[in-house]
Amino acid sequence: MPVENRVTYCRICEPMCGLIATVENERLISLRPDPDHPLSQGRACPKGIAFTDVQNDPDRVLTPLRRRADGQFEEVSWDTALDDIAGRLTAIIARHGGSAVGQYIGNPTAFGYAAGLWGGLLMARLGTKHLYSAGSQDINSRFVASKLLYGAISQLPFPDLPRTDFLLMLGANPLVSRGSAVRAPRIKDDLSAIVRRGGRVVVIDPRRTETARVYEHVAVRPDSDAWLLVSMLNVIFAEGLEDAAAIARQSTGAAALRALCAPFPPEATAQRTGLTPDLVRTLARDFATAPTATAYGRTGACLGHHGTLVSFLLDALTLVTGNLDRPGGTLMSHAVIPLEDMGERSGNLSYGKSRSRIGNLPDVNGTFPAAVMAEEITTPGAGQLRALFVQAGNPVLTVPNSDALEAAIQKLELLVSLDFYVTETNKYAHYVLPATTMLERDDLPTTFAACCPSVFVQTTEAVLEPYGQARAEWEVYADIARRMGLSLFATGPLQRLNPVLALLERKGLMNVTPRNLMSLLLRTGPYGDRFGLRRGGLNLSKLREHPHGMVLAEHAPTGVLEKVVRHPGGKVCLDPPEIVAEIGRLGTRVNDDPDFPLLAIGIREVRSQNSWMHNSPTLMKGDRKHRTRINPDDAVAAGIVDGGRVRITSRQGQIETDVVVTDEVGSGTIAVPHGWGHRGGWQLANSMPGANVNELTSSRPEDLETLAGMSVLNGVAVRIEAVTG
Ligand SMILES: Nc1nc2c(c(=O)[nH]1)N[C@H]1C(S)=C(S)[C@@H](COP(=O)(O)OP(=O)(O)OC[C@H]3O[C@@H](n4cnc5c(=O)[nH]c(N)nc54)[C@H](O)[C@@H]3O)O[C@H]1N2
Ligand SMILES: Nc1nc2c(c(=O)[nH]1)N[C@H]1C(S)=C(S)[C@@H](COP(=O)(O)OP(=O)(O)OC[C@H]3O[C@@H](n4cnc5c(=O)[nH]c(N)nc54)[C@H](O)[C@@H]3O)O[C@H]1N2
Ligand code: SF4
Ligand SMILES: [Mo]
Repeated sequence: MPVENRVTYCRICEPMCGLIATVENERLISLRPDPDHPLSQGRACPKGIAFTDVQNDPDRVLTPLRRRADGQFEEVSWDTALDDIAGRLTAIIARHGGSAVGQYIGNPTAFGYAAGLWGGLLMARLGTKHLYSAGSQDINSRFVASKLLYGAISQLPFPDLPRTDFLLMLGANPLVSRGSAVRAPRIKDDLSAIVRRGGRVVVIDPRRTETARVYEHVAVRPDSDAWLLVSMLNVIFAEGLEDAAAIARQSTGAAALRALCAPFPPEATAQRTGLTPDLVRTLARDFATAPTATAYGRTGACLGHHGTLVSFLLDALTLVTGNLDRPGGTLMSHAVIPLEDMGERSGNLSYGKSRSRIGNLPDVNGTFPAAVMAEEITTPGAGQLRALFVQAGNPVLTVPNSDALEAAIQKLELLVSLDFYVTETNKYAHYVLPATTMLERDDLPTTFAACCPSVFVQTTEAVLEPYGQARAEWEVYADIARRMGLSLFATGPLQRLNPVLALLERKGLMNVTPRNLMSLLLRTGPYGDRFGLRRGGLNLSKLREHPHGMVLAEHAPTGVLEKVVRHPGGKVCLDPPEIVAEIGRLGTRVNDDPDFPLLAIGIREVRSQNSWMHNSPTLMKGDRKHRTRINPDDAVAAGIVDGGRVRITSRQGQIETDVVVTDEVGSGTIAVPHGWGHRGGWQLANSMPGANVNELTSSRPEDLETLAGMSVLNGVAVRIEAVTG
């Protein structure tokens, strides 16, 4: 068979850059950036290119694996595995009810449409409440902020990078992460362009990151952003810099917000933030008086003790200065395939509709904080978690207090993982089921695709046949349901469509697949062809005629706020009681514990993707090691040298890593990458294991962020010692 080049796009992270796959005899030879992709225009990152190593990895799981009594895995057929899984589930549910079953959904799930949908359907059908995801270590605080502000939990406002004059970027490092909750595959160019046209990019980050180095850096203390933002609002209100017309038009509660910020002039928060009052005043004035401005935050905004409040205040700052929902400001997310919209309308995207058995924490989008998963497994009583599906996740490395989770999952009656690898998590699974890679499945972008400064859509076919016996996750869920004698459409997140779908399926008129469902949503969505009623509208065949994707509009729509906001009256709420209470807590919180005088934050590295790309020879080339960054002052005080070893201790646990002594972190801050501590079935990763930073982070419900139950992964109080000998 000749060598063929096939057009597709990357689904490792949010830019979803265009890729060209070179395939020979149904084997992947290489990946390269797609020069004809309208957004990425020939750009991709090392991870995307190195996905070839994952696709062809000799350590990849290509047959269903069953764990034997001695802990070793043996290969079994799909029929054997699925029959046994279905049988065990049926037995567990007969004894304990559907609430004994649960699912943890990892990050890669967000980059395909099918696995999340069908897994969700099966879980709903089984009647579980035990849904967990990487979101409680990532973005749930942002979602809750949107619920409070807009009444729409799925709303992800994002910066209008191509048109803004002032980007205030808080807790994001897009030169490494390539942008999150904003889809901009050439984000480096976008940021440079802001400066080139006379605008400013101000990076608020405790670390002088790759991004901070290129633009203006404000070195805030970890976990103090809430104080910084209330002070900026304080200045704006005190100096009359607010946009009264925009406030009146778009919001309610501004007077209350103003009163809440009154006790926090920059002088009152300087000690907390480490920033001089002058700097904060100037920053507030500059932001408010810029022709257009947008305040954007990502994981550094979401993962502290006040993640929901920080996300809330970023949008409040934008609104109060007249920059919300207008060109050059912050734009409202807008889906081409309105999956989230359906969830909002059916009420399935909930917040606080139910509470966790452990910790009494609110659900966010129907999921509970993954931090409590371990105790949900180990705590007896009604609703105890006994059977867990882990889909595209490695929670033993990515969820706080990982020691407890690692111990707990070994007590499960059934642990099933859908993955490509034997990981630190699923090495304890009863079954590891081989999933298809992004190149082995068709796709349509959802979720984060809605955060794009232009309106863009692309679909891809599978560019490779599944290797070995790899199977799409959704088919696995459908097959388990079938073996259990269940219809997936009798109940669940697609309720509103259910009666129709269920009927169509029963009558044999429609084989309900994720693809069919997405096609339906595309065609009935804002750009759809409405089955012929709208001329020039989209359907899947039309999308397939444009393999590199289609730009549907140069700019995302503005002036849509009223339509987006789901509060009665269509106005943004600036004083929800949850936020009032949370700002109240700022006055009293103290986090200074002399035993743990330093604050640890995270780092993302260009050649890592959370925990799962450390088995790629291409990415692990050179001197790759797990290293903690420590300021020279702190290093000297602890007797630690560059290249030496450090022991880091928190109230939760202790790890040791190699050290880089650098003033890119301020004194009092250390930075430790996550996603290391390897001892799974990935040989190369195991050979450079590093340590698992989540042994230091807490899963105690009282230590989680109050409003969203977010794990606190930045601003973790620690102490350091030199490791000698
Ligand atoms: N190469 C690479 N790219 C990735 C990933 C990866 O692992 N590697 N992961 C992907 C994923 S899952 C995500 S969610 C995105 C995340 O995308 P980003 O959030 O842009 O990525 P980070 O590099 O984690 O940036 C967070 C920044 O917040 C800073 N920070 C930490 N604590 C605080 C604080 O208290 N206040 C402030 N203001 N800043 C703080 C950190 O120093 C860091 O620079 O990246 C995605 N892209
Ligand atoms: N301390 C600390 N902890 C963190 C963070 C932090 O900044 N600091 N960041 C958090 C963030 S933002 C995130 S998103 C989470 C990530 O947390 P997780 O999602 O739990 O972990 P990942 O490392 O992304 O693991 C993804 C797993 O899915 C597999 N996989 C990859 N693609 C596919 C696929 O297409 N199908 C299937 N079935 N499997 C696939 C990989 O082999 C891997 O085992 O980590 C969080 N944890
Ligand atoms: S930036 Fe993300 S989407 Fe783009 S090539 Fe890299 S890993 Fe893939
Ligand atoms: Mo993430």
